[in-house]
Amino acid sequence: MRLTGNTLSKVSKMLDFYSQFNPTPMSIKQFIDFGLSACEQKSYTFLRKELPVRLANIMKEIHLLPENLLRMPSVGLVNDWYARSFDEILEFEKADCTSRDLDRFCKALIKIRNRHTDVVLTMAQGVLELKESHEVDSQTENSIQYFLDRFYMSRISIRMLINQHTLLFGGELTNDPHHRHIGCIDPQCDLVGVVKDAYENARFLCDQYYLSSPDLTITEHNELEHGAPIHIVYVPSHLYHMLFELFKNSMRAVVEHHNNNNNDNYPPIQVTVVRGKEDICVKMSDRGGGIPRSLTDQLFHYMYSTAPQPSKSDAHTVPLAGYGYGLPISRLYARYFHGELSLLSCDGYGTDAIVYMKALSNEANELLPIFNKTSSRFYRTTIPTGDWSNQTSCMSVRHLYTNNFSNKNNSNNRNTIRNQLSRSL
Ligand code: P4A
Repeated sequence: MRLTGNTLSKVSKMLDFYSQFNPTPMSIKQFIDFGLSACEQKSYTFLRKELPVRLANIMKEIHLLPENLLRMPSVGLVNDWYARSFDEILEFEKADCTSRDLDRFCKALIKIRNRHTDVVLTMAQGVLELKESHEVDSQTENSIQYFLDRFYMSRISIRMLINQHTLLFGGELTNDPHHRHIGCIDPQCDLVGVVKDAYENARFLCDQYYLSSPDLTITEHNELEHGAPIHIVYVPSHLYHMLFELFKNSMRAVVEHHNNNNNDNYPPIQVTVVRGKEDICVKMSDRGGGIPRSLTDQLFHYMYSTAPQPSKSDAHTVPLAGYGYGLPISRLYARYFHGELSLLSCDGYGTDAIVYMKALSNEANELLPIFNKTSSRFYRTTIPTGDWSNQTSCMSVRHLYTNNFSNKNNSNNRNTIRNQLSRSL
């Protein structure tokens, strides 16, 4: 069902209006404080402006995507979902705040959340459609990488807001009185518990596919209270998502690297969990043979991951394939609350993956994309890449000198060298 022309022109006008505002980042502490005082009217008043602002900021960027990507059917579909959801929230712009309005608002949010369930999949499909129909140059590839990071981050943040509101006020809460969650935040999240959970579920897939799996060892270091278990204030589902992804990668690397030994005696995956003053770290070390540095960055590229694999004949490899957007999106989850996810690999040996999180909930602020001059410029200009030497594009003095060695006193020739030098600098 397409949007009517009337709706589209209204949406377009309101997009201009709401995209002028910057999104308001919330810290985990603010989410908690807000959840504890739990005032539905306040949440409603905040969200009916904040959601359109966040939607408008990212919708403006969708419109700046390379022409040929925008024309892909899947991208058009996603664009329509956003326009529709934006329009549905605007309906509350001037609404009252009666309990009927609050109820309608909750239902609208749930409907929107369901509509957007398959956005990541559909966007990936759009990128595939582009790859199959066009030659994609590196500039387009850069724009897509830049856009998808911002687009998926925006989506994570919008879903966080919707989840908080519907969990707190939509009657989605469990009746368990000991349930300590505040929306989707666990103020006492058991870090090692989530590590074990993610490991067990990844191991299940690994066993199914490879008939064996590496063990896990955990080292815990609580620098603040020595010996005490580490609890963090965090969204357990985000943490689980990252760790599950990393475990799948590590297991696949370990099992495939030690394939020929055939004795199931894999070196264990070692996880170190640390609570420092400023950071919480989860380091996952495997001996899966590692990857060269030239490949590490690529594991975070959407275009690289969007290969038309796993092929149909490889359908049985899907469970632990690790293909798709696992790593780039996991890194977004880490960055969402100002953490980080890094891969450090020793080619020929193994890989360390580190998830960093902010130890203090008031420092764990949402990291949100903002639509402004800087972001829109990105889609139009080429990023300078020619100001560091590299093998293929830079002519070095040594090269020039060798070529002209035999007659270096020829002044004509010296000018040529200077001209070529200034061109290459
Ligand atoms: N060695 N190390 C890793 C991989 C290899 C690795 C690997 C061959 C590459 C791609 C992949 C899964 C694993 C690792 C841990 C990581 C990431 C990569 O977190 O041992 O799927 C795309």
